[in-house]
Amino acid sequence: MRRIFPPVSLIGVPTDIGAGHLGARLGPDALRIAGLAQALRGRGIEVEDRGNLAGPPNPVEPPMDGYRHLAGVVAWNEALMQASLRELEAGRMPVVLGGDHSLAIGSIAAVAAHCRATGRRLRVLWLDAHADFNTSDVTPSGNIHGMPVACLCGIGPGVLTGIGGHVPAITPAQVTQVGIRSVDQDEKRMVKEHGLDIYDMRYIDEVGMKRTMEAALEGLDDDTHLHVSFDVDVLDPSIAPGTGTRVPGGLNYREAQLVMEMIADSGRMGSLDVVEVSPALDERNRTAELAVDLVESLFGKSTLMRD
Ligand code: EXY
Ligand code: MN
Ligand code: MN
Ligand code: MN
Repeated sequence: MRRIFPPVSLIGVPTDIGAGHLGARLGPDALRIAGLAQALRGRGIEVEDRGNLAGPPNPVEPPMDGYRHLAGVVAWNEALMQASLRELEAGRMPVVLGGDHSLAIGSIAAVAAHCRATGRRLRVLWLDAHADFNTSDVTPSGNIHGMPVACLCGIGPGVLTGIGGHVPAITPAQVTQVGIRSVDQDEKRMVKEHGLDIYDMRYIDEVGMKRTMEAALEGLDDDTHLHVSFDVDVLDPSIAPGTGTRVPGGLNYREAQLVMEMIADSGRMGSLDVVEVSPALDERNRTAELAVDLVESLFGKSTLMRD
């Protein structure tokens, strides 16, 4: 069954200011070069590319008080929150092209504000090798791309937790994580304390992806807005080498396709981040090309007779 999707707005966020490695700033153009807009248009979706947001350069400084580049991360996220909210209010679907994963703070804060204003329920599906639930007290790196889920749940500095105007933007009960396989020692304690719903790689190995995704998508109804935050490091590095924090043992090609196909079948996706593509670490843009292939599946492309 072919679904009707709302018009899509691509928003580029060319920064790696929240990461420990340089390179995710080039992600938006790598995704464009891999043909993201054309692929979606080919599926009959109206697409506007809003170009790239502007923000401060990465000063490459050491962490201060547990955060690296806090002011810069705030500036990028404030810009993205406004840009994304504008698209949602116009009835368009923001597709955010990262950039490092700290940008999910602004992206999801906008979606949370929009859902509050329109009375919709929000669920966040976080596809990642990492739980991204660190705080300044426990972070091993100070890199804020390891903290966005905690910040969105109200745990973090007020300049980040308050970006959408409501603290917390979301609660841990609204978040489901899939593909996780690298969680720092104190971060493990945090995710347990806050009851995050995590389907890690061991769970996927034991139970299989179909049942994992059935559980992850359970309870979505007609009033639910599903935000998908797709960190490409959820994929196994053998198929997606172009990212800064590679962790072995990730999703293979078919597992990743099934994740996207089942999200598409839910019919509930209302917004999307594609983050952590780092072209300088890649092989001939294959990670961006794979990300585009998977995004097509998110928008309903299926392998056989189903579309
Ligand atoms: N947990 C590690 C840290 O906080 O430094 C690594 C975080 C990597 C975050 C990547 C984007 O998902
Ligand atoms: Mn709306
Ligand atoms: Mn991440
Ligand atoms: Mn990650």
